[in-house]
Amino acid sequence: MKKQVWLVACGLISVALASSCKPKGAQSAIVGDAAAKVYVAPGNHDEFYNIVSGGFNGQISVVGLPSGRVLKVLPVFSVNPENGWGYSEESKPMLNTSQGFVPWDDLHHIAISTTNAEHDARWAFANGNNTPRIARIDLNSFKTVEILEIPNSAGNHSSPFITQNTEYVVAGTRFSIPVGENSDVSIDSYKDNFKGYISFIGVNPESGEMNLSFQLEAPPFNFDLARAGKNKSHGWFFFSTYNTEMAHTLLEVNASQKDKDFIMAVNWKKAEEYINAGKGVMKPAKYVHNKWNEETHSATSTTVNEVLTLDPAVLKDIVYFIPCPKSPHGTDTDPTGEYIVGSGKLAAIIPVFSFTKMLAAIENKDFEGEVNGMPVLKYESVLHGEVVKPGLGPLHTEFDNRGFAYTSMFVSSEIVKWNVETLEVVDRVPTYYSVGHLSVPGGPTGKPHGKYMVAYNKITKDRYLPTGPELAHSAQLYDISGDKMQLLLDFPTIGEPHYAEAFPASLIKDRQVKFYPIEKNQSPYALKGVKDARVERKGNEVHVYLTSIRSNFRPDNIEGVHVGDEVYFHVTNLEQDWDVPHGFAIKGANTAELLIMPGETSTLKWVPDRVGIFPFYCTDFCSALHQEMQGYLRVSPKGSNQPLKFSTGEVE
Ligand code: CUK
Ligand code: CUA
Repeated sequence: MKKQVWLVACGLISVALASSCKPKGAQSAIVGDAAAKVYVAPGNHDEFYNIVSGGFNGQISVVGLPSGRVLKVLPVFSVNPENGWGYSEESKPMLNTSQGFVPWDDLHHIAISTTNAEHDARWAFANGNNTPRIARIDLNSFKTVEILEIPNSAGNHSSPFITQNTEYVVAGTRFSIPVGENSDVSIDSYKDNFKGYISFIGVNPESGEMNLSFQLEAPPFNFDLARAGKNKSHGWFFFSTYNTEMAHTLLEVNASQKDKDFIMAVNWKKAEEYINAGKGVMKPAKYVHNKWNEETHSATSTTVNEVLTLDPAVLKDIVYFIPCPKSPHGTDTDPTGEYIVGSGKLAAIIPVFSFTKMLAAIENKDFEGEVNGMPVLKYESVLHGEVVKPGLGPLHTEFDNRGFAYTSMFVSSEIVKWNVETLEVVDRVPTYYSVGHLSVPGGPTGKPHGKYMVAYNKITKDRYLPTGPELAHSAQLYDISGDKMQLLLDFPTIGEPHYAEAFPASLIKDRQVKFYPIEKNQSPYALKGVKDARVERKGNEVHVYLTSIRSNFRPDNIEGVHVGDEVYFHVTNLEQDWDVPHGFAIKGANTAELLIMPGETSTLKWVPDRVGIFPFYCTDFCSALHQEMQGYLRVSPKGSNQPLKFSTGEVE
């Protein structure tokens, strides 16, 4: 997002960039007791986990609150040389797509699983924006265990928001595209040939496994964000849209023409009724489904060839449009489920809609027209009210446990706190600078915890020591327990965070996987003890079965490998204790290292291209004799008759 573009687009302000986004009084914003409030003494744990999207780094970072300490960078859509994600043979299938291996994505949003609209924190879901995908992360092992590709989609931005019992994760397409057989069409034929698709992905309540349940065909709008109804509005989903002008060129101007775009309200229970009545149509669509298995320690990738499709223009009462000023970005539902907040990034107010009024308007057919055969409700009939003079460029809203909403204002660089019932603005604080998403512990659920709020800012400028042209992105932590928001802490982030969710650490910290039982290791390459260590040749493949345990590899010396052989190092970490990974790296491997957890087996493929002696070693300082954890591999010329030979570590 570029602020300059928005300023031009909305034409609201003519002040210079520098002065508009740099609020006054930066120094006086800190009050005396801020340090004590974020201080987590050495050896103590943070109160909340904050699961933070990495944006263009394609990963998730795990941050403790209130300290802001980064606990882990968790690989999702992007390869991670630090632990071999996407480099090991076992993990490569996780990054497979219908377009082949795609080792990067742009991860914007997090959804933490809920039961009865409260965090159960069993899984985190995350969207891949660029090559449309949704990932599921197991929060017991902090590992990406499933990635599902989304067909008929392009720019999976309106994703992965979830229903209150994690029945569905959704994916709305940011870019509409032509789909099916004839997608070689003129871009000028946008209105006729392009379509928007909204996907509902079912989640198995026990295993968490995802399945693309159905897709809704929608007009070729840009779908931006979404939130499920909850509590009283459970059964509905709300999607913000922009470019309802259906422009296909210079959207900056052409998609900012209309005063109002729409929030698309979807009655997904109604969609289920139609499906149960056999009204869905199976259509061809190619996408892949990747699953990680914690016992084989490996992934499989399967291709699916069809998707159940519903046309809400024909199947009535699934979709209604709520007019919403102007190019809304976020749409958010309050903890009761009664209020739906639209954040028109070019609007001068924040509209708040009432679910009760929406149902009444539907009942009374209070429509102002239709779009592609789907009714448009009257703005006034659905409106609870407008927050007036909130600031400029509202983007996203989070909620606390006391009836207040917090909306990020990108253009005026501030957070505005307002009363959800009375719509009165009660407080505002500056952000440094140009805030995007906010994260309140439990904020999107039916039971927010309140207490803290993190602002994820888009522009950093002078907040940290400079680091050349690329600066660390900046998060800011606020205390929201009192009447006035209080800035407590700045901390730099990993990648470019968009959304994040936070929940109490007590929910998951005692159920963490500590190691994998070696007797349950079902990898075909697993070794159950050092006696099984060996090297085998199969044609031009050489399989090296290694064990790692403090502090040696067996076998450690290997000869008889030839230039051009495909060498597979299958490393089993025999340790059965917490916090004892071993690493594996070999000189010149043009991939990455492996980092093998206790009880796990992992494989690195290497094709030597030259003659020589190549040391390999453990990369993780695992014991006092870590530096002794090494071996040699001898590569002889292609066609050499040097026989295969290995040592399992005799004492000389
Ligand atoms: S978007 Cu980034 S600030 Cu992708 Cu949720 Cu609004
Ligand atoms: Cu194993 Cu260092």
